[in-house]
Amino acid sequence: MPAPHSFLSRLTFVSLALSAIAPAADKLPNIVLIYADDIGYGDIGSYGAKRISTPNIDKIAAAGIRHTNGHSAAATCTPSRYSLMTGRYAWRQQGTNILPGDANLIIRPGSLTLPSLLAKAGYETGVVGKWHLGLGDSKIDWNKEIKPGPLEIGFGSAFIIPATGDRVPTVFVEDHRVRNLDPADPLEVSYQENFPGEPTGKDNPELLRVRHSHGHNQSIHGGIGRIGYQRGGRAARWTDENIADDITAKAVSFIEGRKDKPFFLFFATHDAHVPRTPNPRFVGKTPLGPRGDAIAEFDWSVGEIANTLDRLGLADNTLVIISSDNGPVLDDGYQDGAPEKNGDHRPGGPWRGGKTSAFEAATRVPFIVRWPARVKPGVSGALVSQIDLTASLASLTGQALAADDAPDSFNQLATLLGESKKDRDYLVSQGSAASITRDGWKYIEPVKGQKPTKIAASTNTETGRDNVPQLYHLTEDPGETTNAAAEHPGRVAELVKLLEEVRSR
Ligand code: NG6
Ligand code: CA
Repeated sequence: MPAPHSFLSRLTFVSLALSAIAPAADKLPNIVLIYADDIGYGDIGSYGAKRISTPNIDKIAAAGIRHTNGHSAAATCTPSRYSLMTGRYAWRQQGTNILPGDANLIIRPGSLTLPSLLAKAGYETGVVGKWHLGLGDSKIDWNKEIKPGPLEIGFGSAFIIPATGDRVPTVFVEDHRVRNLDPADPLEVSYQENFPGEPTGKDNPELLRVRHSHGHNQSIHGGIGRIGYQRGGRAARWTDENIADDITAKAVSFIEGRKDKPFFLFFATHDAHVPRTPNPRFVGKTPLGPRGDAIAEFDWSVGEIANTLDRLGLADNTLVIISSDNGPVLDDGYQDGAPEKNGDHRPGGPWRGGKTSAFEAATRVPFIVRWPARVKPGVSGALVSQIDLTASLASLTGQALAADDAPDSFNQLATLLGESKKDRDYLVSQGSAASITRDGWKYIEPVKGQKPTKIAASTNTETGRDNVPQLYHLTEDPGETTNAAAEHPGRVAELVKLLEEVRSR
């Protein structure tokens, strides 16, 4: 097996890149990475959605490469983002599953990350939107400086939702501080117990405007129950309906403020994660209720970014990447009508499963790459993964990676840009069970022990877990309908061995 991660091949490549491929510093493209939350392959018009229209995204897709075999590293947010930022599989590190809102930072300050790499290459870097990678290194005092965080792992500026919209605290953190915090009304957060006298969704359902279906019955903010408890910080709390407006405005002003150097913007939207509270401008834009309307809102955000790049004359030399952290889910804990109004919409497109699953829809997500100055429009079915952005953008910007930097990230630049059809050698995905795909065959590892749950009762998602090995021939059976493990023991053995090899690195 080739070892594209090895130090030697990296050095060779980098020296080549420096002499022949890497553009001169003043020609380096700006990079805007737009990262949606829980938006599935089939939720976007250019990927087949009929009942949601996404004209802004489709326009970018038509002018760039629309990848049809593009993946997040995991089936949920935190591990996908961890891998995106570090080029390292999250399962290599304990404590990288879905984090509570008071978790500490899970990326080591000073380590090589996608933003620190680009900062070294001369980029101005910024993150706007959902973080969910933890903050601080001990119990967080939300009223003081909060660090380490994004600024300590390579971002020059940060305007973030600390965890998720459904987790406390429901405030933005700007650089090291909670935005708009009134010192007279300190913000307190607990994931253990409620603060005396504070209402909860569980005890005060009369205060709710959206009912929970599972979880989400702790502190109430804006008539919506959340995960976790908070008190105070009233002036700092966001308005759910304005989150997309707030973060889009920040993203736009980040771009406007960057004139002299290339910039890297990581714009991580909250749409279409729960609670789905699209601004009234988008309510009713789709027949699918809040979930579809939140995707319409996402498309608007994308359009605002695109218009800004056009207006400033930056579009031609800006690499825009649009993707999502994991596949779709309808009922993720609130009774917002998503399952009832879904009709024949297929949020995962042709793929089986959804968010958290081991089946394909968990990680096969929209993946669009546009860079007018270099990329010729097209559609690519080559296997690509978000985990490869670090090594690929290192190559693009002529940066060397040491052997233990971004160890799982391969340089797939040519494929990402549509200049090659070369698949990633293999793909490891972290869903409700681990899977590995190579040459169109996908192996899902069995879960040991008692009978596995086939459908998650809460979200009604097919988990893809089984206590026997599963093998699917994705090329011939894209819907993962027929377990071919018994027929192809050799293929199973090969993939088991490869998975072991990747794990032991
Ligand atoms: C789950 C939440 C779900 C969502 C998810 C994280 C419950 C019952 N479910 O635990 O609502 O918040 O975590 O989603 O609490 S992610 O996209 O950030 O990974
Ligand atoms: Ca997510």
